[in-house]
Amino acid sequence: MAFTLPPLPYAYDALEPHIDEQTMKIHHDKHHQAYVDNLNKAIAGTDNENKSLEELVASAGKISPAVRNNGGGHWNHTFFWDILSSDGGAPSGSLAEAINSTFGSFDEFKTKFNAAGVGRFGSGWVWLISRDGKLEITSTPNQDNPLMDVADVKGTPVLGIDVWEHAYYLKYQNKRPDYLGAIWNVINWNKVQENFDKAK
Ligand code: MN3
Repeated sequence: MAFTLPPLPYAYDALEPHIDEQTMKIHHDKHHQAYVDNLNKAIAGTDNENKSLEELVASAGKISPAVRNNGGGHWNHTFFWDILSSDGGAPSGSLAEAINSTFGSFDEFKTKFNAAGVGRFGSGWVWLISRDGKLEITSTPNQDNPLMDVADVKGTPVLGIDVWEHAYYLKYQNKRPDYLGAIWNVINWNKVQENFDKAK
């Protein structure tokens, strides 16, 4: 069973001006497509062909680097597109309560999250995860994620932001903090709440 690239759930220019149309086109159609294609190549003719993406990710430490990197890339980007939206806004309800009680306030949460994203050396991801029923901020290198057996901090992703340069370089150049500052305008909090509810 070959994996396929899901279409972007909104127009390429939906996140303008915070994330530009060209970045979204290249990121989705070229980068994410390449993870899907290279994952399919890496599993072709092996036992991994019959496994789900979730199974592959969970056993990242026992599979080849090509499957780990491209399987992680496919999982992470599929997750990422879904938690972005032109609507933006702020968390509410039980998620807002959990963020406030864990981090002090929404602003303090954003400050800590962005610091973790800026602090990730090289390429990777910054995450809000649910771990044993509690919220935590963590980051992973390359295309790893907190569902992987190899993750330093394991948990269920609630929110995840791509901090690879390909996610922001056209508009923000080397200024990763500016990209992370702007990303809060385009978070789909309904979807993040859904992820939070499912993780519990
Ligand atoms: Mn990416």
